Amino acid sequence: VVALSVASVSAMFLAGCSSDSGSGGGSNNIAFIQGVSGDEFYISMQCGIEAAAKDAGVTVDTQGPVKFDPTLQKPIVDSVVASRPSAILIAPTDVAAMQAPLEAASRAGIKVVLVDTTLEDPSIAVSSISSDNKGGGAEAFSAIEQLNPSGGKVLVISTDPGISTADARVAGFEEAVGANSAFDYLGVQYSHNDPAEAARLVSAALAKDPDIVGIFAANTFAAEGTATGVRQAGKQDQVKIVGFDAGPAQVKQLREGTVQALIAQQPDTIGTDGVAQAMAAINDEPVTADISTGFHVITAENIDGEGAQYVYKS
Ligand code: T6T
Repeated sequence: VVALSVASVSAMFLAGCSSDSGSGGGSNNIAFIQGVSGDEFYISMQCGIEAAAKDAGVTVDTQGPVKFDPTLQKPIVDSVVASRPSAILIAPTDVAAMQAPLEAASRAGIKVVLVDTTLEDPSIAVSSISSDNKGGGAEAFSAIEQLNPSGGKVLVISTDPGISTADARVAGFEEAVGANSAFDYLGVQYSHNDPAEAARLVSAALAKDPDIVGIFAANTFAAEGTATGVRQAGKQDQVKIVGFDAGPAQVKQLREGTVQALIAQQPDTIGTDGVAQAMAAINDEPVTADISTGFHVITAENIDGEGAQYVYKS
């Protein structure tokens, strides 16, 4: 048994990527700093980054904190900045706490590209690439609405406040639910990116409001735990769950019928776009400040068809 005593995990290559993702070997090098290591979303993004970097002839070094936590991500950024890569692709774990460390990177002449999450002031970055998180949150409500045409109580399980993606998903959901008076919005609860905590929150919410009809879970870990909590309460026929992301465990819950829809992102595309923007900046070519990679809805009806391509790698 190996104890995980380090605050970061570095990965040289990934077995789960479909294409050969070996090292590019040129003189430029890119550092990819994940929001958290071991998360299938960032693993899929790493696949896209490594494939694009190989094509561009640059090397990539990937690291991520063991928890989605700025106090663990900041020291990784500081040490990466000290090693002076040509570019950093990063998913900041907090809009405020990661601002100064990334400003320091930019001041050091390193091209910063924000992938997935953003900052309070993203102008320090050459480009910011993310899904349409607000639109995905609104779409999640629309799926719950279709499954419960007569309305009822709905809840949101998110991760932590200050994570730009999850906050935008919640905002999109809240705006949409606010426009339909048949629904009674019970608010958002934060699971700290821990499926066990999400399951506990859902159990407690169902004990307090046994007539909840829908739950939107704002990312992989919130969604996995939400489905566990609903199943443990024996309410899977009553509570419709829509989860953001499309990790393999989430897809299993969709196939089992505990979850009704997944709002899938395209992390590999975020990664390849990120490398393209970094290379443009390194080569003094024009960059695109903001890129949206949209989202796709996966359901039991399309998971074996067009939805299959959006399942994350593990
Ligand atoms: O939902 C993704 C990512 O977009 C978000 O910023 C953090 O959580 C995930 O990585 C899924 O676990």
